[in-house]
Amino acid sequence: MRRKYFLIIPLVILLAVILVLVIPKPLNQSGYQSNILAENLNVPWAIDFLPNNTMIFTQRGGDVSLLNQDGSVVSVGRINVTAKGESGLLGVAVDPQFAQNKYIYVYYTSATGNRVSRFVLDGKLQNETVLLDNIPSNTIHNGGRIKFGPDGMLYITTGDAGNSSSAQDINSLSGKILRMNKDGSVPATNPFKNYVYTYGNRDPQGLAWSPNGTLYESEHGDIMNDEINILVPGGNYGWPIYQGNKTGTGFIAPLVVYVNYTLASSGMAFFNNKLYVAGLRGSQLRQISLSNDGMGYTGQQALFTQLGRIREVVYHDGYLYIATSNTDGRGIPQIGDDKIIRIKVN
Ligand SMILES: [Ca+2]
Repeated sequence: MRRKYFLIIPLVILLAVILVLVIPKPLNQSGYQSNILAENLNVPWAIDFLPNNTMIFTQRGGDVSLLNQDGSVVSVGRINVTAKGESGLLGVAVDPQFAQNKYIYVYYTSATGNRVSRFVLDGKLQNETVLLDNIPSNTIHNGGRIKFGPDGMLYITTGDAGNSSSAQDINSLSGKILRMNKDGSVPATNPFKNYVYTYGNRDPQGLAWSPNGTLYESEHGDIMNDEINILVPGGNYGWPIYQGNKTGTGFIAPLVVYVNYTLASSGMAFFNNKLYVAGLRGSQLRQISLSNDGMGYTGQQALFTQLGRIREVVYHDGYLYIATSNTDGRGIPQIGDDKIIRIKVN
């Protein structure tokens, strides 16, 4: 008898360990119902949705995939990217008229620079059209978020690519928020008659609009000083002359700045008068409660602090969707990393 127990007890322990490892754990954040939608991804970077509510997302090594509603992940294309350090396949945006034209837009690093391209998604991604090329690239500070604004134009965040002074040059594409017509041309209403919408942005990676059209942006500061800004056309956001709390005449100061720790703010979403900001080094989903007019904030808190690095957050149809980034070379991968997680919000 005793011998049997010696065998059974280790088996039970082994079984328990296997169950703990295999069964997705409920995510410990009181007040929020959440579940893991996809696991074992490799640096998921950006998320958007097709009109039929199917998720499309990028992974930095070059894969564009769909997450079907049955939970399966299906690659629809592998883009030939240069993925070194922070570069690679970054942003993705679905055309507002996708149902008619099947257009998907991506931002990625080629051998010669960062690029915005349009593809037709017809089963697979095909028929690439390069819309904007030779955005300065580097192993750091590539920006990379692309999103359609309420005006139907494509907004593009670009980093300074390690050349900080270029952010102040309105004839350079780096360290900027760019705005383009979706055919790749320059909108007639742009402030400098080129692609530049705002400048003095160090490494912006988040964009979100409120329902009244206010555009919020997040960017990585230099040694802390991560910023949340309200963008206005032609605005100078300071880098590298000013950053964080420091500002001067002709420069726009941030709405929120983190001077005591590094949030490393990336993707951003707006819902119910709150901003949700993905924090990489800060390992959290930052929730910022805005004032009624959206021009100030009344409080903030750290949510989902057990997941490690968080790269992306989008709001869609009653839920926030977040992507972890623990496989990007700067994190400690947890079991099943990287993940895409859905969070119920109200
Ligand atoms: Ca700034």
